[in-house]
Formats: sequence, structure tokens, C-alpha cells
Amino acid sequence: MPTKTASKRSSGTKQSAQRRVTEVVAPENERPMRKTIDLGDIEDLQILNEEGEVDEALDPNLSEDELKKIHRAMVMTRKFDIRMLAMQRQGEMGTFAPGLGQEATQIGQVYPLNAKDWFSPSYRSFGAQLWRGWTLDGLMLLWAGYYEGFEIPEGINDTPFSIVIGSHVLPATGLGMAAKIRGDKSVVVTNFGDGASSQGAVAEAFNFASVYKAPVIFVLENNGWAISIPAEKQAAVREFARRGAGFGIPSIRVDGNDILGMIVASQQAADHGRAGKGPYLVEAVTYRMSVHTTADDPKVYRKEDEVKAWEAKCPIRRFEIYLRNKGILDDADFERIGKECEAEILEAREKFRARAKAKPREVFDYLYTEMPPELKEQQEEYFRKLDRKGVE
Ligand SMILES: Cc1ncc(C[n+]2csc(CCOP(=O)(O)OP(=O)(O)O)c2C)c(N)n1
Repeated sequence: MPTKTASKRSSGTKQSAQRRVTEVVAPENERPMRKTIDLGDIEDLQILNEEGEVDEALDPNLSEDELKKIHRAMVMTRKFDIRMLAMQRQGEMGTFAPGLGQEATQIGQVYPLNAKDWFSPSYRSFGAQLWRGWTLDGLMLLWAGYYEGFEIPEGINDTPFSIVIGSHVLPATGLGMAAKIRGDKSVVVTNFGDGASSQGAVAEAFNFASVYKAPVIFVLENNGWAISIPAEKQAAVREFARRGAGFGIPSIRVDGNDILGMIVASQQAADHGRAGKGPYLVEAVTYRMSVHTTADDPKVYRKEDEVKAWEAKCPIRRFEIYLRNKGILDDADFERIGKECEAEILEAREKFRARAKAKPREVFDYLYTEMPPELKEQQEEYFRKLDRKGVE
């Protein structure tokens, strides 16, 4: 192989000696052939399209009872959403994160779980929490800031939702690793947004889960926006599912407004975990139709046309077309179910109101076993103020 010698002078030094740099130059015909690396296929799944047409070959053919249960859960999620927003606007609720338009993503991801499985959600997850057994009045208490609302319902393995974005994904992986060691075949579903997927902790979680084959189903809810940051500023690739491939995690991209697609993908991911094969990444492509939280006004950063275009992809409307075509439910049923859900929510609101009694003297409690002296001082001053105002 021929060699080429180049000479170069080092500059600015007293002993500017000549250095000899030798490069090895391979002739064209001796260079190794370029190879490509196969990153594996990422399936892009849709079973029920925007018009409510179903791909018969992929339809999971769930029983009538199951389909009705799923539909009711989606309607309940939406009705709860609308009511909570109204309660917040009327001053009865704390800051709230609506999930309007994400009902299929929510219900689909927890559908394959049983009580022994784990669910570790982000804050926009009340739909999935209701499916898991959290109560309507409990969630109202939670969002109104009462610690009683955070109590995990008896019999399920859920964690409280996380507000620090991406922070819960690493502990969820720890739960998956523990499940793997116990060998009890339980799986963990953890969800997070497109924005959270850029957090370092999420990359660490992917890596640990993949290396240790932990049965974790990472549900990346790509709802188009992380507050005012659009998905195209979040990642240079359109498909967030690609993020799994680099960690050796089988990944799927699903129409997150298609409840059947979400169920099939989540079931596939759960089966994979239960079989000891490790984690799975499910990218659910959906859209945040409402405000980020009640403290946000999306009109200042996104166009109404974009929201309008997604209205046509409504997950509930297309599922109702499917149910109507199958002769399982009709328009009168849809109206009745809507009213029943609304009545249940109003009943829960009464329970919530009976329990939501502000206890101003508890403000300093539940943080320390032994309160630091400076906090104790503040507490005493605060109590004197309450006494002066005649507040109990
Ligand atoms: C570590 C951390 N940084 C910043 C915030 C403030 N914050 C709250 S939500 C949010 C955007 C999250 O977007 P995404 O993960 O896409 O989820 P989405 O709200 O769209 O469901 C940010 C930056 C936070 N809660 N935690």
C-alpha cells in the first residue's frame, strides 16, 4: 500500500522543529466496502381510520361487552374532562391538565393490564386512572390539592402521577426490573409526552430496561405539543418511535386516536414483556385538543386550523361509527350513555364537595417528622393570624 508524507511546521515555538506526518492512503480498490446497519422495522399501525372504517384483517374482534365497556370509559373520560375544566373556571378546582382528544391513547394503553401490573403515569392520565379504578371524587380531591386524593385505590399497583416531566420513567423501569427478578409476569406501563422524551432520565430508563430486559411498556404520547414547543422542535425526526431503536427496544408507532390500534399495540407490548423479552416502546400519535393546563392559552402559539384538522380525527366519533356499523350501539344509546356518565360525575362532585373542606391549620403538616425551628416560627405566626381572623 503506498504512503504519502506531508511536512508541517509547528508555529510560535523556539525550537520550531519539522514534524513528519505520515498518512496511509488506501487505493480505491482496497477500501472496505461500505455497509448499512439494519435498525429493524418500525410498524406504523392504524386499524380504525378517521372515517370509522376498520381494517378487518387487524380487528381484534373484542366481545360486545368489552367494546361497550371501552366506549363508556372513553365517554366518561371526556365528560370528566369537560366538567373539571368548568369547575376550575368556576374557582372550585386547582390547576388541571385536560386530556381532550387523547381518550383512545389513555384507555388503550392500560387495557391489557391486570390489577397486579403496574401503572406509572404522567399528569395527563385521568382517563387511564379511572379505568384502573381511581374514583371520580378521589381525582377531584387530588386536582383540588387535597392529599387524600393521592391515595392509591385498594388492590391496584399504581404510582401517583408525576408532574416533574420524565422523572417517573426511571423509577417505573426499576419496578419492571424488580418484576423481572420476582418472575411474577407482571408488566409496567409508564407514559410520558413527546417533550418528556427529550429528558435524560427517559434515555437512561430506555437503556436500563433494554439491558436488563425489564417488562416495561413505554407509552410515548406524542400529542404534538410540549406546552408551546411543537413536536418538530422537539425532535429532528418525525417518528419518535425511532428513539427506541437506538436502545434495542422493539418499537411501534400507532394512531393514538384509534382505540383498536392502541389496544392491539399495547397487548403486543404486554405479551412481549410477560414472555420475558423486555421492554417495548409504543408511540401514540395523538393531539392535545385543549389547553396544556388551565394556566395556558394555546391561541398565542398555535393556529386554530391545526386544531380544526384534528377535530375530524376524534377518537370517540370514529369508534361510535364502528359500534353503530356493528349494530352494537345506536345514537339513542350514545345519548343515554353520555347522560349517565354526566350524572355519575355530578354525583361524584357532591361527594367531593362534602370532603373538600379546607383545613388551613394543616398547611405546615405532613412535610417533616420534626419541624425545623424556623418553620415552627412561621407556623406560629400564621396561627396567630388565623386566630385574629377567627379562622378555625
Ligand atoms: C423537569 C421539568 N421541567 C419542566 C417542567 C414544566 N413543564 C410542565 S409540562 C411541560 C411540557 C411537557 O410536554 P410533554 O412531555 O410533551 O407532555 P404533555 O404536557 O404534552 O402531555 C413542561 C416543560 C416540568 N414539569 N418538569
